[in-house]
Amino acid sequence: MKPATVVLLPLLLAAGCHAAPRGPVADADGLAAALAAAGPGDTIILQPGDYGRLQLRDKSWDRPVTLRAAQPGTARFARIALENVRGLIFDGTGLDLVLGAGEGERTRGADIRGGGALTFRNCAFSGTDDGNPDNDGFGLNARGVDGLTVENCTFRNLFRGAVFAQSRNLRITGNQVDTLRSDGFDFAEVDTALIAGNRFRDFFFSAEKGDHADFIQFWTNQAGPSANITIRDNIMLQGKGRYAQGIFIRSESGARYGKFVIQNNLYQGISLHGITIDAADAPEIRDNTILNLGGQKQQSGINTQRTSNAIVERNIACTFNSREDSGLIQRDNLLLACRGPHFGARDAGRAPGEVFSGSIEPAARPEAFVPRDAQAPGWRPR
Ligand SMILES: [Ca+2]
Repeated sequence: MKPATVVLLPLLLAAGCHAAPRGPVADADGLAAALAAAGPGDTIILQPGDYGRLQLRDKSWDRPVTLRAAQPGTARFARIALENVRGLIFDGTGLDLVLGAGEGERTRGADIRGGGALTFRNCAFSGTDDGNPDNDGFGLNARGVDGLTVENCTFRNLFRGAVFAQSRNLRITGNQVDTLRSDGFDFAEVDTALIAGNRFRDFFFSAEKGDHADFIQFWTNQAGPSANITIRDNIMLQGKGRYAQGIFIRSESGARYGKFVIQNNLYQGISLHGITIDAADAPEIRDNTILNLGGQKQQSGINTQRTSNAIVERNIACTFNSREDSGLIQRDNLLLACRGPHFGARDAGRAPGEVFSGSIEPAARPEAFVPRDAQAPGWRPR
């Protein structure tokens, strides 16, 4: 294809192609002007600075326009509101959500309604970094979006990381999610999503406010079910945090979930719900490692409920529970002995020290959870 590229490039340049970076811009007014003038495929460079509240509606670019921070993390927004916007990439920008008077925990930092072909890459979503995740809101809220990528971003000091509802074609990959009060990533009525390679740790739920923290949650409460979902290669560690469930997929309405593949995820925490999936047809749950912190009564495990034709294979967990499933296949799983302080006293399963290559203390590095035996089931770093 090379000769064609050589021939085409001068033609594109001569035609005034918008491939070259515009700007740079240095403030909200400059950005507004650059966006108004932006053509398909343009890149707008943002100098370090405070860009306030970005509000866009009914904008569409055939090839995405990129807003790129000149230096990652130094171009900051106070809010981002996109309504029916198509074809926009945020690269290296920050979002600092500071709640104003009268604004509650459900305030959205980035609020996206409708539209699609949107990307947040290398972005930072943050509330106030005052050691208190109890005065923060949502990092990102997306509803009715077709085509949204969130990759290599951080979500920190927030009530919730992100909520995706009534949306399709999502890629949520390689993000770091920590120091949150409640859920990491929530999904409701989502079709076709890849949730992969994200790292979650150190969640601090508020028992007084009735939080049920989850690293990854799906629900059908006031929403339809989800389908065609792949959740893989995620690392979910309680770490210094208080409590968080792992991957929690529940159907409150009873509506049945479509295809789920839950593969090669790692969870360590005090919840029973390492992976819990309810009312799903033919889910595949394999190569995951789910274990306790130790010193607790509850066993962290893989729980299937009301599923049909589920396959649960090659996982390591402290417990495998089945309730009202039909056609469940459980095979080649490794039961871990997790009962008692430091997993000392066991009544079933294999001792963690025999299975894992490193220490499994709560502050352990994920690599500690690689099995000694290369042929063993369970999670591997990706
Ligand atoms: Ca805070």
